[in-house]
Amino acid sequence: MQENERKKIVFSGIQPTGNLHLGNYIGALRNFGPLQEEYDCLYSIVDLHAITVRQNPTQLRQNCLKLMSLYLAAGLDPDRSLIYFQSHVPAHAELAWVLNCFTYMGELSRMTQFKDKAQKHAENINVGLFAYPTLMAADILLYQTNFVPVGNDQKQHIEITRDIAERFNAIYGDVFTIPEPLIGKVGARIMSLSDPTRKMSKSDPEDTFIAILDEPNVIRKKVRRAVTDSEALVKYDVENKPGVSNLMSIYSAVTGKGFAEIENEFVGKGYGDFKEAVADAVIAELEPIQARYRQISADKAYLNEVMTKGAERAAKLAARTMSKVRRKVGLAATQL
Ligand code: ATP
Ligand code: LTN
Repeated sequence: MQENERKKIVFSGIQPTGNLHLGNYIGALRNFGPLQEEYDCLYSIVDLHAITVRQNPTQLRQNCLKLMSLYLAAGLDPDRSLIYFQSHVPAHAELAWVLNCFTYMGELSRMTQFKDKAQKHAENINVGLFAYPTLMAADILLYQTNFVPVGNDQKQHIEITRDIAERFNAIYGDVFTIPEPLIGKVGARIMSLSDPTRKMSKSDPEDTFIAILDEPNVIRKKVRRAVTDSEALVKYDVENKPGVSNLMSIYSAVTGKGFAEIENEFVGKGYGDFKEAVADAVIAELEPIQARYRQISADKAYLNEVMTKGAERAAKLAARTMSKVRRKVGLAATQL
């Protein structure tokens, strides 16, 4: 790359909605740090998205700080990446409104995350939940993002972001960069420990997922209890052996071993040995992050500084895109 060539932009966000789990870590968070080497990265704590389902205010505030501490513990460097709360940069909500006017009800009705969440929260199917994808599109498009590292479940949201951006660009010229998803080959969809046909999710009961901050003995207990089958054969076969395949994906993601290598490693051994190895590997992966988390989360002054600086720098970048959007759609400037 030439020295004066601008680095490409990476943007991602995670909702501060509860305990981050191994799926969030393998599918998203652990991929964030390495991208800092090559790209200009923005990593947001998407609190406005979180309130699309009812939150306890005190807990939400705590979860935001917890998530920022986890970002830092997982290796995000505030000198290289912008780490900030979505709600601290009002341009997110502002662009989301404009994009709402370029998005069709039919498109939003087809979003599987909306359908899932509407089912889970039948008493509160609010407009924000429906318009969730246009806010996510605004997050991404505000920064002229090239790449969005996410788990497999977010693919549809990136696709609608591209559609909205292309529609807008077709009318007004090249305003937005068209983003691409970055989805890992292994572990982009970690499944629930108790029902390996469903994705691991933070809104499900505690014993269905491994939280990043679970104590080693809790992790071991949860892995031991994970649903498998009665064949006693470690083999990657998602159709017929979803539980074992899920544990293999986890093991592969944290050790770097391929599926064939893992199958060989456990020839003639039972699930007991296999599960112990999975638990050991997960604990070894998470322990250093947990230790850093304990240190960082206790340092409120540092967290404040990261949060404030991140928001200031993000707001400046966002303002550039926002002023272009205003001009293009015909919103008058404040000075005539
Ligand atoms: P909720 O259950 O509250 O909807 P979630 O567990 O789906 O939450 P999000 O905050 O929506 O978590 O997701 C954060 C990131 O983690 C996203 O990039 C998402 O794609 C990824 N992710 C979520 N669940 C998994 C999973 N089971 N496997 C791999 N990646 C996942
Ligand atoms: N919708 C995502 C969280 C999210 C996001 C984003 C991810 C909000 N805005 C922008 C990547 C880029 C989720 O539910 N996991």
